[in-house]
Amino acid sequence: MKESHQGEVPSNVASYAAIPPFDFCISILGSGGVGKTALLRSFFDQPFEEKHIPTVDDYYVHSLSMDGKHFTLCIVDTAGSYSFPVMRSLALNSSHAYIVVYAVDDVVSFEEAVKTMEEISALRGNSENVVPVILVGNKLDTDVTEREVTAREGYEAVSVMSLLEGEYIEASAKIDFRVDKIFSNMLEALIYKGRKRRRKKFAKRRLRVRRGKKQKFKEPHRTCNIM
Ligand SMILES: Nc1nc2c(ncn2[C@@H]2O[C@H](COP(=O)(O)OP(=O)(O)OP(=O)(O)O)[C@@H](O)[C@H]2O)c(=O)[nH]1
Ligand SMILES: [Mg+2]
Repeated sequence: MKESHQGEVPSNVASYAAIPPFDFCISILGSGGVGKTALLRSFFDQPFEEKHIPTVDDYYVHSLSMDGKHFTLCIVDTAGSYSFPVMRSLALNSSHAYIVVYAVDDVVSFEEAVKTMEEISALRGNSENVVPVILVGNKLDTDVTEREVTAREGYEAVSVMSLLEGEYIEASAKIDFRVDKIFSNMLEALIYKGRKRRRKKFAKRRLRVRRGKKQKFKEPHRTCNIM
């Protein structure tokens, strides 16, 4: 189910950190012009905007159901330029999860996205409480000859972030390709936080045991951390 209300809550600096009724707050970060707003517009079935209108700071309130439960999200669309450092810092410090966007035809935006993930990891990551982050390679519709970042580089950038529960998705806001997947996977990561990571760890340990290394292992408790 999709419902969005843009701008219902006053968008002053303190607002989204202080608004209590959200189950989760997600920030969208990335360089200017990579398509953060376009992804959100596409998700909310709004028409694609060819013109780049730089965002100052925006937010969406969104209701979503998963596994029969109803959740309210606050999605913060940040400014790509660094002209609003206070808002960026607030978004970095007050969100439960992050969508970090770059454009596949712009290697500089990729480098910026990697730096942002490192920043999130340093600020919010710890081994007990992993932070969900989805790295999005946007503008997948652009001609393959214009591509400056490979899919492999995208996957690798996420896989080295050990304190983040990271995922890599290539998408296109322009042709509405995999946009829903970004948001549904994000919600899943938030609801079942840590579970995937524990499963991965468990699978790795099982692999090691199969390879003949002596290792004690037992199946982790299956808990559901609904916040
Ligand atoms: N080809 C292509 N162009 C895109 C896509 N997404 C966005 N754009 C274009 O990229 C430009 C910037 O899009 P925005 O969504 O405004 O980018 P942004 O990241 O929100 O930019 P800031 O708000 O300045 O940080 C616009 O001209 C869009 O039309 C996409 O998937 N494919
Ligand atoms: Mg924008």
